[in-house]
Amino acid sequence: MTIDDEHVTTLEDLRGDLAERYKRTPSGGSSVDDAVVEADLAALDRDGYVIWENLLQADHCEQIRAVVAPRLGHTGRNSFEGRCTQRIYSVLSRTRVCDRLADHPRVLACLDRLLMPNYLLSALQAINIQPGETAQLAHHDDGFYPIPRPREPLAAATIWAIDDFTADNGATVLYPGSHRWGKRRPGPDDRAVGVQMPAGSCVFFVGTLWHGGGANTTSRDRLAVTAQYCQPWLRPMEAFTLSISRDIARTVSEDIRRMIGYSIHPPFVGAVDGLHPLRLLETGPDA
Ligand SMILES: O=C(O)CCC(=O)C(=O)O
Repeated sequence: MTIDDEHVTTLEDLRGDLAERYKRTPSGGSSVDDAVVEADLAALDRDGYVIWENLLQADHCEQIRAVVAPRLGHTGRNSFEGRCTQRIYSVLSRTRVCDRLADHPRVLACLDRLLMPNYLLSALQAINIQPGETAQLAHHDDGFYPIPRPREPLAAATIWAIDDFTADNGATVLYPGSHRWGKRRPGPDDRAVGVQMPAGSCVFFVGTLWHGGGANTTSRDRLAVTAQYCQPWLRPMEAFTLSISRDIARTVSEDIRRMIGYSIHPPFVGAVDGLHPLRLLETGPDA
């Protein structure tokens, strides 16, 4: 990435979009009505989460189930992954069926306002909580970055219900308002809410909100897809630039391409050999 001296005379200039060939473009979130996004942001500010019911059609959930179910294999390697929970990591490298969840305009509209431009996809997983699973250890997703609280979120997450989320089948448990807590952790007296929502719905929450997978005391599985996002200057949980081939990177939407690392946090974070990473997709052998 070359920088034209005449346009860079202050440190502030270095924070701008310095790319010449690949200028920043608006996300699909720009199609969402401002009043709708403002209401979502107000809920996020107050509670730390917002639930959107029935964003996906039933046949899309059915397609996701059909593609994901045969790929579900072993259960978790520890109680945090869940001894009775199956996970599929790097979903983008396996199927296109979850792409419209990862780049859903309603999600991007919130991210556009919560995080810095060129925020990244941090994880895209299918999570199938089986009967007998116990409640997951409560945590907050950006707690994996060792930066003390209270603070603004460094990340945000969605959990999409592919099966109905009910009171007893492993629905995600949230601690409303806990995004504002300082050092303290959830205790037995804190109000916890199980996110009951029909299949096709999505809960969006900020990375500072305490939560965990619920216990599944039913005889049925609970399938979800989670997409997580982080600031463009953080290391994402899943190394998508390593797990996703350039062929797939060319195939996905512009928003997903940007979020899997084909973007720059100015002036240089994310550059490849001094150039904008999108240049890798112009020519050259596939990874
Ligand atoms: O599956 C869920 O409901 C939540 C899972 C979760 O928070 C996690 O694995 O980090």
